[in-house]
Amino acid sequence: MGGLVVALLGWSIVRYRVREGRDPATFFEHVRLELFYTAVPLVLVAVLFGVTMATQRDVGRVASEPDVRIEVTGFQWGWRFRYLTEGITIVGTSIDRPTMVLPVDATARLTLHSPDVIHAFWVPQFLVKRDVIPGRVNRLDVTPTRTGTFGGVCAEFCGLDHTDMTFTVEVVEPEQFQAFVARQQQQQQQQTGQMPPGTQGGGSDPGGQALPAGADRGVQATPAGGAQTSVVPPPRPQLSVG
Ligand SMILES: [Cu+2]
Repeated sequence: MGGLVVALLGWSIVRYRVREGRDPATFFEHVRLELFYTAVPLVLVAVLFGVTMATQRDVGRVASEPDVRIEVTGFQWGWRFRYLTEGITIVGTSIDRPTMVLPVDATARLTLHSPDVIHAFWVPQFLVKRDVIPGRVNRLDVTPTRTGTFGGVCAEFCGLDHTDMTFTVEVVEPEQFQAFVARQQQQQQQQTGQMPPGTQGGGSDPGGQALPAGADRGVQATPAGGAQTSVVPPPRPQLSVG
């Protein structure tokens, strides 16, 4: 492209150079040409704008009744996944990475919270990245369509251990998801001696509460049924620009 421009430049410099006995062209204005090079970029921008708006609306659309509601908290440096209806919490840090388990073909509503600085929730296979901003709750619906293990990262530089702020997403069959929930409910009841499952963390939880003490001890989720064999290493974290 650069070569073409330089070639055209050279051609017009040589072709229209000053020569003896020839007056320069005296016309000014070329209405049709000006209309043309005004209209073409306008149309291009308008079309791109329309396509972008339509796509963004699709990507950002949230379901009226998601199947799973998870409050995602990104903090320095780790993630907490609170399953609001199921009343279970998975916490992991840069040392003990957490795993989010999702049922396949179900819509999960993720609400994104940060108690400290800006992070970004990114699972490349979800094809969407969303900032996690203190004082603001971003929402994201994901509907995984195939089972598997996927790596996730914090995609916004957030301090010392940013690069280790990774997590895993396990997409499993619905029965495996139920087994995972039951196991976690049992474990977490034993650990904390709390109320029975179902009576804590209702769907109307406002979220944004402080991290529990000892959050860095965490609870590591494991996939149900041990059916997951492929483990995809989380991709290297990347910084988002701007
Ligand atoms: Cu971060």
